Amino acid sequence: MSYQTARETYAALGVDTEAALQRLSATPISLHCWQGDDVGGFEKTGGELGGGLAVTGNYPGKARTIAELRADLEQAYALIPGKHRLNLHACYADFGGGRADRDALTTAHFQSWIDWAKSHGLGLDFNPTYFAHPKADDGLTLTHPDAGIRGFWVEHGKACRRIGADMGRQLGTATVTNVWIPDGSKDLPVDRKSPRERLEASLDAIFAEEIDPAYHLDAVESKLFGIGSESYVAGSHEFYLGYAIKNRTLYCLDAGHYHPTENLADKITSVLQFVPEILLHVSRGVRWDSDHVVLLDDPTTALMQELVRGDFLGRTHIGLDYFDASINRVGAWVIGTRNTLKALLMAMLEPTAMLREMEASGDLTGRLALLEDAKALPWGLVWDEHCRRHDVPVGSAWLADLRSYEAAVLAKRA
Ligand code: RNT
Ligand code: ZN
Repeated sequence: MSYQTARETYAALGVDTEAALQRLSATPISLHCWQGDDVGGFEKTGGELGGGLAVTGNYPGKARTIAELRADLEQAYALIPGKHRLNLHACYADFGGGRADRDALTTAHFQSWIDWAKSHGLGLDFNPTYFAHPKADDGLTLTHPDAGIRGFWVEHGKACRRIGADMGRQLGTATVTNVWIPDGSKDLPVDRKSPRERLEASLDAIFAEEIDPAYHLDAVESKLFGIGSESYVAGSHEFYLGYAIKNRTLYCLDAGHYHPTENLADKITSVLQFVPEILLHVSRGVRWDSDHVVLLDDPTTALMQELVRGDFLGRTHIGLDYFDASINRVGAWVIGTRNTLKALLMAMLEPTAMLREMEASGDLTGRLALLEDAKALPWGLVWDEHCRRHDVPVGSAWLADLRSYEAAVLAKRA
């Protein structure tokens, strides 16, 4: 069966595969830099990762320098169809021209990243780093009861927004800067209120400076629990959803940050009814917020269906967030990104108009039958065509390229 046959099969269901391919090509995914080196970064403070984050596995070949991380990213992008973005964390600063602590970071520390992104046609997204730092050793940052420490982290947030805005301005595409903090408590706190009041005040101070949304957008990311914050997380779902609605920021939904039987798909229409735009951290939790590589699984396909059915792609920024050190790290990027794109394509190829008609006319049997039969439609042929048109390996052929890169480059990083 060829792409042409698939095109005709879909056309008979009222689906235009050419339109889907164009739409897919126009949808960037923001690859997270931190998959490349186990959320290490290049500050080399010698501290623990902390923040309740845990990366497991010791597959050889981890990027040890900025140059190595960029080379690995270039290899990953070469195996992923389409033009995408890079999501950087502040702890990936380039200190070639001199070190600075987190509160004193400037665009100069990220200029080499901006230049590199420009030369590869990549947009950048950004994150302040509220972990892996001596001032975050007790797991508290923007909620810290000590005004000095809290102030330090507020300054970090302000610095990151200015850097994010410069990234967006220089690259001509808005940078989303996403705030996630680990703050919470291992055991039952008596005072759940004060940390949240301090968090709101800290965020207000960080966001006080107006920045043109053409260059820069703010997002806030909630979480249910973390290692060491099992009983209480200040930045909970309700907290940040309220904050985002009140302050018109983006709300970031991480697929691993809710109860294990909850998934993101049903949240999209509710959240987008009240906030202007969302940021996604597409991820896979296994029993907990384990940050496994994204699969082409039901939660991911359901999520993409919601984005496409609701016509929400223009208000959604899709990023990835996982860290697996037990497999080839470049392969982890490629597998997770390709799966995210496949799920998007499947959603774009859904015979939604027909399904909607059935639903509206009360033909729920027909709706269920078509939804199930649609799973067997030849979307894989359309995906292969997408890869072909973007000049990246078709099917599993990318694995041979990955293996050559591993032998030639990764294996030599002893
Ligand atoms: C942590 C959050 C956050 C981080 C990154 C590294 O639970 O998901 O997004 O994974 O900032
Ligand atoms: Zn996340």
